[in-house]
Amino acid sequence: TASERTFIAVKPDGVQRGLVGKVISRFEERGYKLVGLKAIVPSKQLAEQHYADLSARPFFKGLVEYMTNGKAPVVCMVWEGKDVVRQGRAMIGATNPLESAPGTIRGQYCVSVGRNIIHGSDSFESAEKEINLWFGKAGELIDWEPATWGWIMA
Ligand code: DAT
Ligand code: MG
Repeated sequence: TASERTFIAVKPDGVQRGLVGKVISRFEERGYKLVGLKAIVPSKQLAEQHYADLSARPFFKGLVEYMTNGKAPVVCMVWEGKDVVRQGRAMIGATNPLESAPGTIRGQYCVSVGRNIIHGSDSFESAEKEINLWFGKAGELIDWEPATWGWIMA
């Protein structure tokens, strides 16, 4: 829908590599609206909740370690606009960079599944869950209308 929102996060490897601006630019230039933004070192509990559905996988422990070790923050964002959940996933590309199409974010900036630089919600339901998890505090998300909105959303 036109007002749907998704949770996008640049992971610590993406932050270390200076890719935050490029990620933001892609979503801005596509026509989406930034409604929340912050850098945090997540607690182990937050990362485990975020990846709860992967808790049985062999890479889970390493994944949580890499997200939480504080060698760089996670840069968390909420983007809003038409079909942004599905479009966000398409812009990010496949989980394994070997399968991410060239031109997608992962297809352009990374080569390892364990260092794939960015997260994006995979469904409307996960978006809602993840936005609440990472931006749960009141006032962290801003309702505003870009002056260009009517020229982008139809
Ligand atoms: P996505 O991030 O595309 O939603 P996912 O939810 O299946 O993918 O997995 C979450 C993250 O876990 C993924 O971005 C990187 C890591 N991961 C997934 N599969 C992995 C694997 N086989 N080895 C190492 N890390 C993996
Ligand atoms: Mg996922």
